[in-house]
Amino acid sequence: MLQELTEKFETVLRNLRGQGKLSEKNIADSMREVRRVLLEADVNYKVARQFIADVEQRAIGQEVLRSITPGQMVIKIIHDELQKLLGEKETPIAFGKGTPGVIMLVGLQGCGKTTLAGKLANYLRRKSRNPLMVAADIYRPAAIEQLKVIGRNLDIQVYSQSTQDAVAISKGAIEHARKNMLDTVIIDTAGRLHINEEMMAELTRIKSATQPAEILFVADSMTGQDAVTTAQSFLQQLDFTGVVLTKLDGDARGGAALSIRAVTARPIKFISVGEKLDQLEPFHPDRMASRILGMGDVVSLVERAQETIDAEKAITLEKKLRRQEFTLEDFYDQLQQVKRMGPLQDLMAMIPGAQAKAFRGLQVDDQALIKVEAIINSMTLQERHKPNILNGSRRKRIAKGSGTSVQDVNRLLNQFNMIQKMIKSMKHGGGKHMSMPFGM
Ligand SMILES: Nc1nc2c(ncn2[C@@H]2O[C@H](COP(=O)(O)OP(=O)(O)OP(=O)(O)O)[C@@H](O)[C@H]2O)c(=O)[nH]1
Ligand SMILES: [Mg+2]
Repeated sequence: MLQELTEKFETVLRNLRGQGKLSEKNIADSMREVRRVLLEADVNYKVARQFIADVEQRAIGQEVLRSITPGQMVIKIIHDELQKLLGEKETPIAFGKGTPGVIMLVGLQGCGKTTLAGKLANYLRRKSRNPLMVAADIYRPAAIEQLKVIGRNLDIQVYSQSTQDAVAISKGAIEHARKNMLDTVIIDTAGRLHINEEMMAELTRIKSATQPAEILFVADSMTGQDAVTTAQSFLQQLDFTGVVLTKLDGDARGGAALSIRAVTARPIKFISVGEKLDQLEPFHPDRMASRILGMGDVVSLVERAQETIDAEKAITLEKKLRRQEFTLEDFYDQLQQVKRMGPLQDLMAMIPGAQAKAFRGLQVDDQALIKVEAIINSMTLQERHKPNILNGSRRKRIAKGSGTSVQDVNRLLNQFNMIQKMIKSMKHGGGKHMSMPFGM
């Protein structure tokens, strides 16, 4: 996420950090660099100008120049101002007073509304709400089907009608939700290639018919400043309540993320970081600022681990480790848990300094995980429990079955042996914390 931006910031900050003493000139030079980084990231020029002015004003204060670590203090100021730019603090999603709470998703074609409907429903269900998704995009039959497929995958209800009236559908959905004790209605609306009156008129009618607690403007981060310009028109006509940034997993430069809040004065509520239905995160300005500056986001990492790692399994595993019964099957389980946390690249980006140092340039290889998984999948249960029965012909069979090579199988078994040895030495050497190698 926003890797290029982070790398550029790291370079600027490294220069600042290295300075034993700062002069007004040093600071001005650094600010010029920061400004360049922002503009290259396609940040709105007015937003960039204001940002620099704010940082400079605070940084040139005497406290900074006289402090023992002036560089660090300037970095802190940049961090704080970045956080302010992104919205200061988290703004949770609102549901309004009435039941059901209505959330309406709007935005241009392909920005990710339908996918977001699924992600949001999935997210809210985990927060103990009962969502209903509404197929109000009546212009493409495929759009309704797309939402239904998402609904089936998640096992969450989708409301649709065969009528060609998005307002009637939305009203019908609210009625349906009331009758069926569903407390949250998420309306997926139709997008157009460009803003046009017809679309806005329809959205306005849906808005007044359903009185949404939230109208979320869905912005494709990949489109940079265009997303911000579009946001301004939507704001004028619909007065939306919040923003969701999608496709932040791609090579978005960051311009939309950094400007949209300042330009629209509406909070960013979520970021979408992948196509899968669990790749949605509530937006935290402070954590985002840290991530962008290469300071990592340990809090999000821990939260993600807590959400995905099965606590009960962890206890069983610990017991097995103690009794030295750790098998390839358990190894496989571990892999699944790591996989559920999302792409390794994303996880690495959350580790402080990870991007800066050892991991730069190192491609974290999700493919390797897939290989390991395929190999273990091709083993019989007996083989997984007693890997020492794996002779040459069995190894050959497994390689063939998993579409890998015998070398791959050998490598995995060697790694597994190493882990077992580590476990044994742990038992003798006291309870040191162990981390598991999971690549090949
Ligand atoms: N990489 C990535 N792809 C995404 C993300 N969100 C959505 N997509 C993809 O973007 C494409 C468009 O998403 P949709 O949800 O269909 O967009 P939409 O706004 O409903 O589009 P229309 O209904 O045509 O207006 C799909 O291929 C999604 O898989 C994201 O956060 N990351
Ligand atoms: Mg759609």
